[in-house]
Amino acid sequence: MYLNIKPIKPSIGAVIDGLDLNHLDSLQLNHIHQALLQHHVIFFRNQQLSATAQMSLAKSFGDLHIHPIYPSVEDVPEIIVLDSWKQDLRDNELWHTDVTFSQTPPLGCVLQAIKTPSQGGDTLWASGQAAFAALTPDLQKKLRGLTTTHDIRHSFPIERFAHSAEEREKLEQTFKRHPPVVHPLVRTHPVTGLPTLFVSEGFTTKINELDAIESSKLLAFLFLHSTREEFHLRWKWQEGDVAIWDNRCTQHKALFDYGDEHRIMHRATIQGDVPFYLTG
Ligand SMILES: O=C(O)CCC(=O)C(=O)O
Ligand SMILES: [Fe+2]
Repeated sequence: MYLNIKPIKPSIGAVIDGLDLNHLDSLQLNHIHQALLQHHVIFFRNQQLSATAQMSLAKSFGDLHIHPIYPSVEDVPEIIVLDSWKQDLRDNELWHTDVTFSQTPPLGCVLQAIKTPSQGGDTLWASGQAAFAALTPDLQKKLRGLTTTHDIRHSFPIERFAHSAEEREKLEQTFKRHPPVVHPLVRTHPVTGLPTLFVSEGFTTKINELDAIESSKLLAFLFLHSTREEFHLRWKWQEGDVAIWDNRCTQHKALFDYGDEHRIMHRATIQGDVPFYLTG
């Protein structure tokens, strides 16, 4: 056994002990990649990763993505800073899968807790795979082959994210570069081949093949179902914790329940590919 892996729930999550993420050999990295496929989100305690070290860990999974809206660490555009004293972070409070407003949503992310509040500020992750597997075969059949629309405006409303004419213009330009995109409602994981529910409240606005009422009712059900307690875990952060998640088969939300206390997270985002659904 190369890694000390402690699963959190059968459906999602594991803690990996005894590693310094600054010094990994290729075998350990390989096992981390495998653990991510199996557990969807993995956690490491007591890490101290510089922005560059966090970036190189993330790069072991693929090229990195630069977010169109969030600010980053100075001189390291690949590391996003989420700072509760500087930004409106309410978009992260909705269950969401990162950047699904893009044609090629990220493969995954590496998130590090830099500053944690004295209470609260937990993050929840849910498994779309477990959620899909728990549906009745009839509903699974109905959902396979449907498509959805994902829209950046849904999570970044202009009135909250633009406070001046200049910011408004910038955000309008970002929206123009990111028109709504279509994704399969059930996604085949490109590595494991397993089907996953690929909807989230943050960005999914409609099911394209249904009329408006049917679409909003079914989406409301799927949002509720996919985030049920059995399919999600809740992580209580300590400074120096690192989480890596597979963004192709999970969604997450960050609780904003710590008043005006200070919370800072650093995130590296790994580029992904075009979601697809394989029948059969
Ligand atoms: O702040 C957090 O815990 C997570 C925020 C989030 O949604 C993200 O980093 O993708
Ligand atoms: Fe997120």
